Amino acid sequence: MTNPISLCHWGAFEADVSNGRLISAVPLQDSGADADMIGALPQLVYSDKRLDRPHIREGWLRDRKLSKGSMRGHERMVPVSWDLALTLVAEELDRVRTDHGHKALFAGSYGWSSAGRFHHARSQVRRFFGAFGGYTDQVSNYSWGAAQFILQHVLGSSDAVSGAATSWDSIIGNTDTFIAFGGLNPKNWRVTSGGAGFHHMPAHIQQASDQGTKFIVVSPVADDIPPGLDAEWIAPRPGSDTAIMLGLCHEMLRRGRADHGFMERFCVGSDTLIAYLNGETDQQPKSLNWASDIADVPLETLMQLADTIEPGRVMLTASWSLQRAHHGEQTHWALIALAAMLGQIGLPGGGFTFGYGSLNAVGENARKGLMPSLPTLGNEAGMAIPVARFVDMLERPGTSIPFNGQEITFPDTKLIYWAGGNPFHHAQDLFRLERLWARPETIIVNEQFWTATAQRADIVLPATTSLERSDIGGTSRDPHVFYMQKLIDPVGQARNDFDIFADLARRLNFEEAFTEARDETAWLRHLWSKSEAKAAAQGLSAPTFDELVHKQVWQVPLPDEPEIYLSGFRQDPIEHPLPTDSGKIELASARIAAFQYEDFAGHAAWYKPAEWIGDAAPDALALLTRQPAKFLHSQLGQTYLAKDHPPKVCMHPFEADQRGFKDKDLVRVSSPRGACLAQVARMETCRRGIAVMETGPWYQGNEAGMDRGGNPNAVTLDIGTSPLSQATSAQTCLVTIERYTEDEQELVT
Ligand SMILES: Nc1nc2c(c(=O)[nH]1)N[C@H]1C(S)=C(S)[C@@H](COP(=O)(O)OP(=O)(O)OC[C@H]3O[C@@H](n4cnc5c(=O)[nH]c(N)nc54)[C@H](O)[C@@H]3O)O[C@H]1N2
Ligand SMILES: Nc1nc2c(c(=O)[nH]1)N[C@H]1C(S)=C(S)[C@@H](COP(=O)(O)OP(=O)(O)OC[C@H]3O[C@@H](n4cnc5c(=O)[nH]c(N)nc54)[C@H](O)[C@@H]3O)O[C@H]1N2
Ligand SMILES: [Mo]
Repeated sequence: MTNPISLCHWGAFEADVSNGRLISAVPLQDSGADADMIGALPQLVYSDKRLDRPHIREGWLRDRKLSKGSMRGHERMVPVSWDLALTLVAEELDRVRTDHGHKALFAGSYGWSSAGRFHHARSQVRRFFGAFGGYTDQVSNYSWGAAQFILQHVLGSSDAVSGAATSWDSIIGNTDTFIAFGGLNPKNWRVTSGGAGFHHMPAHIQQASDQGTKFIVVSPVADDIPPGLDAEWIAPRPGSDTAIMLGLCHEMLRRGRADHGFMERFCVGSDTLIAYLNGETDQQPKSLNWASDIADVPLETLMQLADTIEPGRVMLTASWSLQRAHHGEQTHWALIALAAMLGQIGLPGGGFTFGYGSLNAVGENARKGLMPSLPTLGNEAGMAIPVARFVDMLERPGTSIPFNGQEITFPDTKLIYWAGGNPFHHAQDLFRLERLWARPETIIVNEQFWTATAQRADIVLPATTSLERSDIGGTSRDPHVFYMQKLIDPVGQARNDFDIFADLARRLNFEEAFTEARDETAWLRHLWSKSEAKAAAQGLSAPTFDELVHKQVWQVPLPDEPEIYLSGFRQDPIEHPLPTDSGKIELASARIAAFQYEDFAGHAAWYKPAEWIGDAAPDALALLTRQPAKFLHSQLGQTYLAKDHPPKVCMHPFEADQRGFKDKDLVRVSSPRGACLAQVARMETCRRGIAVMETGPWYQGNEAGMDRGGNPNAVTLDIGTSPLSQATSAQTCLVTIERYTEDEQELVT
């Protein structure tokens, strides 16, 4: 008998299950999934950090809403029965909604949850609160929150960052020069939201290179070049990419290379942008010389870059990391402006696409829209805040912030419910979060593990992992749909999020609205029937649910043609206009200009970020906090893959020598927000003036403001990118790094 197949965000796998226990897992043959990450699954599932039963914080159990929120994380968690835990949760939800209204229930619950579309925890919790009558939700995401809003104004939708991409089979053989701002770091291709059957990005890139595409990687760190790829490396200061892009625009104009015909036909606002580029508005031409100063890259290097893009077919891409910074919107607007100047948008292998370097399967040829998803039930409370501003919400209830041309007034949060996310991983400035986390009366968390968030809850409910339930999984970027059969029984007393919420809904008298009288199997059949209908509309014959269960994987037939982003618009902009105000690409946006935001003109521009290495104290370093190579965020941090403790902080040997650091020296990475423990890794591939850490280590902040877990979000800055998107500015962060002394060790143990 063959082994069962299943799926996680880090790939498809074959499982060896014996006597009801997961023994091992290996990547699905030829899928290219990472064997270490897949191999860690048994350790993950049976981790000693696994939550085995419901727990309630001692003080909350005694004093309920009067208990001291500041004791979260400091008090004993008392194991209780499911019945008691759910009775108390139901009573508490009812009390808060009666006393304070639905907006006082914060259940946006941002987070990746697990693969599998029905049991997706964040969808379950939001559906539950939709059925309950409303809650405060979160909009957008940490991944590309700034891009989402700027692209809606410039291109009319956020498709360019959320799914649409010129596919690799259009690049291969067509693209002469591929410029990757933020690089093409292969670590990021280990992961896709929802999980994928292929990890073919390294092969695509190699094929493009073999067929003559020249790759140029613009990144402060050279390991953003895939190993073995013959690419050129340009190493700017973090936060300076917009200046380089605008400098190149200026240079294309100066050389008479700018495609005015394209801009005339397909764009509005080029005159406004050009006036800015020429310095007519601020007496500063945005020349390559100007860009060279900001980016700290020799003028000659930038001139050569301009020489390279002047002729031939050019594909421009920016990783999502670029816009996870103060004024992050500008990076994506400026890239579009440069692509418009080159005039190749909508042509094979030309124009721009965001995120080839950010996630597996960006640019994979696949049919979209077939994956099922759990329908949410709206939100009668009509309240949603920008995802990354939730700590501001806790800090300043009743005050307003500008957001994409509107004002959002923060509600007064009395209860937080989180399922499928780890705010003590994903938020910036974790010590601030910890202070404000004390404010709500009650915090409930469904989790699989004793994460930093679960440790700081009042009520923790143990959830199953995707191996302990059946589901349908996949991602629209990849041509596979998986039936994820239940492989093992729930560990400990864990229950499915769906069953937890169904039980709560029953206690609160709205079970029918939440479950629609379906159990797991009935839901899977129901959701799949919708996918079958969508497939039929595309002329495809999808397997029936029973066939899918039997086959385990459906390989969806590929589209006939490669995807070329905006090709329809290019062929006929009247017949296929963009959904912008003008129907064209908005190189200047009258709508944005009318918002009159400070440091946000109606066209792409470079602004100095709130913390800027260009004028920082000599001992400061710009901290980049990247996606972890072998974790998914904080997930897998409880396995052998978290072998470096404390986690590494990488820097150029020059910076290490300046501070007298050898490899593995224990250091304290500090900012005005706090500090975290790390060990030095000298890395030739870093440019000078930066430090690089991975996100993902489990936060263990103490009262001295030191995180012994080494989570870099202990030091990052928690401000919005701009009033437009209010997204995370995680990459805008200056730190100092000093040796960690024995005395301090005393202080923190
Ligand atoms: N400094 C800095 N910070 C960052 C970033 C950065 O670049 N720099 N990146 C940001 C980005 S892009 C993202 S997407 C976020 C990621 O932030 P998150 O998505 O919050 O991170 P995860 O660790 O994936 O958290 C998912 C949690 O859900 C739990 N979980 C998984 N499956 C289930 C389930 O079925 N049921 C329940 N109840 N729980 C489940 C997991 O155990 C885990 O604790 O981090 C952001 N934070
Ligand atoms: N293995 C693994 N893969 C992942 C994830 C994971 O947790 N683990 N998370 C997934 C998620 S949720 C997301 S949103 C994506 C995120 O995808 P990205 O945002 O693209 O990923 P990062 O690793 O944060 O950044 C990519 C590279 O950008 C470079 N960089 C950082 N700042 C700058 C800058 O200012 N300028 C330039 N030119 N380069 C810069 C860094 O060197 C970094 O290696 O990754 C996904 N892929
Ligand atoms: Mo993300």
